Amino acid sequence: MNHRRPLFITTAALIATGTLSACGGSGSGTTTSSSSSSTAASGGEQVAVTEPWVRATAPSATTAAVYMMLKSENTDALMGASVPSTVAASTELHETTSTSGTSTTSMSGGSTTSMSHTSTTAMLDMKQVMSIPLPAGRGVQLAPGGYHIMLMKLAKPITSGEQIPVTLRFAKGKTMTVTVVGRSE
Ligand SMILES: [Cu+2]
Repeated sequence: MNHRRPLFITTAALIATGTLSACGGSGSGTTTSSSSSSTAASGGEQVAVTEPWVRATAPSATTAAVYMMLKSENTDALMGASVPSTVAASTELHETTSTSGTSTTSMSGGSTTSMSHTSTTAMLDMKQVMSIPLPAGRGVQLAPGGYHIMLMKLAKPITSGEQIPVTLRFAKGKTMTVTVVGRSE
């Protein structure tokens, strides 16, 4: 005898995405496990590049930031990049660091007037880095607020949808060229 009754299954498979915080590592990249949609390097290289893009720029801009996800099978490092001179004169590897500091400016006038102005601002500082380390098997994100490739002295503004060949140079001497797409966001 079979009693057929509807069976309700409540699927509560909520995947809690934990944030791995790498303590003590200054400027370590965000780890993302995403192995799909990668651009394989030519010549059997072992660095995967995912979703390379460059921020579209205002007409007056002289620099532009290039972002992507890099994942190397072996320990490696991004040492530099280059673009055609019709795009930009040079490139630099940059890291954006935010220092949220409180700055207090006190002004004491000659008389009895005294003014104090306190402002809390998240200050974004970009500094040039000589290389971006790529730990074996770990994705390193070049993203807003972190590492990026800075195009210096733009020959012309970067437009949305524009495609730019960017040649990446790695520590072990290999190079690979990826197509970076302009995005306005
Ligand atoms: Cu920069």
